[in-house]
Formats: sequence, structure tokens, C-alpha cells
Amino acid sequence: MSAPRPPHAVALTALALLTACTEKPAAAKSAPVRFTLEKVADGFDQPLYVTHAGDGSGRLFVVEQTGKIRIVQNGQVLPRPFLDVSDLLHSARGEMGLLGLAFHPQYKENGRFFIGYTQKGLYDAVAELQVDGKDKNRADKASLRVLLSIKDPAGNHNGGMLLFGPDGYLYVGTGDGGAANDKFKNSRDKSKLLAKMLRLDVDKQDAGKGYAVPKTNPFVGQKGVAPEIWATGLRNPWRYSFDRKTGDLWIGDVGQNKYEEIHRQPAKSNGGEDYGWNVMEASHCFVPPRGCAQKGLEMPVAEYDHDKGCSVTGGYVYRGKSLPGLDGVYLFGDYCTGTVWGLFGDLREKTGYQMHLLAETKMNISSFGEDEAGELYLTDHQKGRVYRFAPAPKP
Ligand SMILES: [Ca+2]
Ligand SMILES: [Ca+2]
Repeated sequence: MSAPRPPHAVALTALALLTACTEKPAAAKSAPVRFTLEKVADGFDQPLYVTHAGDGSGRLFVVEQTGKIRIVQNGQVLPRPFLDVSDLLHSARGEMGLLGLAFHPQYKENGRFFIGYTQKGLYDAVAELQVDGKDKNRADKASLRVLLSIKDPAGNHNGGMLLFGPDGYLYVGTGDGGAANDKFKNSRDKSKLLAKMLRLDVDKQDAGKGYAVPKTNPFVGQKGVAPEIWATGLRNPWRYSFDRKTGDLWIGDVGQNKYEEIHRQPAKSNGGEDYGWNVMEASHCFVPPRGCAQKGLEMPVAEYDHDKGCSVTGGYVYRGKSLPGLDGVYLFGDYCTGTVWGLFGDLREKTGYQMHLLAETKMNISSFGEDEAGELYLTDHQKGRVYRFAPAPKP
């Protein structure tokens, strides 16, 4: 997420019909993909994530940057928030605030969930909480326990996304600290937890830590390397997701001056990838601007330049039922322009995807999200709304 856009962003048209324009459709996806963005709920205060608890309740949980988690049940926003941690935030301005939420894979049985936020004193924090024992629509705030707290040198690039992988481990994306150009030199430094994807076991605890390091993490045992690291060379992996069918990890990494990028990590990866920052910005040399050392760096699978946006919001490979034309398509968007793109083709191949424009929403797309059934949503940060990708009405 980058600087918020001015509040005059154009509203979606009344019909809200966004017919996908697949200019050169891939052979397997030759039919035009028609969908609409259906408003699910509004009145949120800077929403930046929407997810579900995986407990069969059908509830949606909407994260507000200013510190509350709200529940949408049967189309209604419950009056009382699930949680309010606004008093724990360093700030909710710019890129700081309550930034992430992940429910434990066994949430239904154990009531455990995790939040990512900018903690007082400017730390990037991960905390665990429990649901209230008597009220499933309330968290027990007194249960809050900080697992991880990383001192952050600047107010931007704070990561914040939390996500459980198919392996049951928690993936924690961290920004490079902030300012610009990786000024704080975190991206190339494997002794630092910033500018990384971390992988934690939250079902165990190592001595002196709020979590355990999985023994299969790629740098375990290497001198001078933080064993929490799963992958390196990220600038601000603001939103990422696992394909619920293949287990591939898709990372939207926010760029600096010129390029926004998407990385795909195959499900069979053992970790240790270097996603390039700050040697490269997307597939272009950054330090130095020409002739940079590219050996061993992973290239993005998709990118766009700043003529088309300013800050990528990573999305999801669509695996829902309501839009068969989008099955297996990776959707993502831009925070500033509200553009939504899709990657079509065989996404398990290394290259050869076709990137197509799907919609020009004019929204400030702060996140995409899924419900339990795999239906896809997005959050409009400035207007405070949550939308669902739904079939378009018959013409
Ligand atoms: Ca920062
Ligand atoms: Ca990269």
C-alpha cells in the first residue's frame, strides 16, 4: 500500500458491471469473462483485508486499518467489533495500523487467531489471541500475547500480512523497513528479519521465543542467518495468498519508482528464494541501474509499470464456484488506479501467462480476500466498502 489517493476517486457506476476485456484471450479461456462487483457491506473505517475463520459459520471478518476487526454475518455488519486494538497501534496513518489477520487452521477447535500490526514504539508485531469462551463474535483481548516484535526504522513498508500455508506454518511478510531504496539495507542481509518472508511454527515454542522455527526452514543452522527466514529480497509483500488447489504461493511485492510485481513460488519449493529487491525492481536492474548481478534471483511472473498504477495489491487464484470463467485465473490489482488484472494460462508453467485487464474499478483496492467457499472479495480502502466478485446480470 502506498500513499492514499485523494478522496475524489470516481465512484463505481450504478450498474457496477465490469465486463472483462480479454484482448487476446488464451486458447483455454477464449470466452469473455463477465462479472460484477457486488457490494457486500459498507461503513468500514479504512478496510484493508477480508477473510473467514474456516469454522463453517459463513462469517466474513473485515480488518480496519484503524484497529478494529468487524464481522459480517448474513449480510449485516455486527454492531460490536470482534476486536479493537486501536489503543495498541503506533499509528494508523500512512501504511501503519492493524494490517493483517489469520485464523489458526484448527480455529474451530482451538479458537486461536493472529494479528499483524504496527505496535507502539514502531515495531512490526505479530500477536496471538483467543476467541471469547462464551461469545463467538467477540475476541478475548486480555488473551493477547505478542509472538514477534521487530523494530522498524520508518513508517512505511511494514508488511503486516499473516497467512497459514498448506503446511500449517504461519507465513509472515515483512517490509524492508521503509524510506526508499532499501536505505536501511535489510533486503540483502539474512541476519535481519525485515524484507523477508518468515515461516513460523505457532504450535510450538523454542526457548525464549513466542514460536518455534520449523526445522525444515531453508537457513536453519547457517551462521549469521535468522532461521525464521523462508525467502528473501522482498520490498513490501503487502498481500500474498496460497492457491487452495495447488498450494502455490503468490506474492504481490510493492515496487518503488517504476514497476509493480508478482512472484509465484511453486508448492514444491523448499524455500530460500531470493526475490530480487533491491538488486532489481521487478525484472529491471535497480542497484546498479545497469548490469546488476542477477544470478540466483527469482524473476517476477508478472509486472506492470507506473503508467498503469502505483502499488500492487496481490490477489488470489480464483477457485470459487460462481464464476467458472475465472477458475484457475490469478487476479490482482492496483491500489491507486483500481485496475484488476488476471493471469491466464497454465499457471504452473514458469512463463507464458497472459495478463489481461479485467476491470477498471476506480477503487482504492487495499486487498482481495476469500470466503470459506473460495469466492473472491475486495476491499475499497477509501470508501470503506467490501465487494464480492459475482456473476454479471444477463445482458
Ligand atoms: Ca517500516
Ligand atoms: Ca522481485
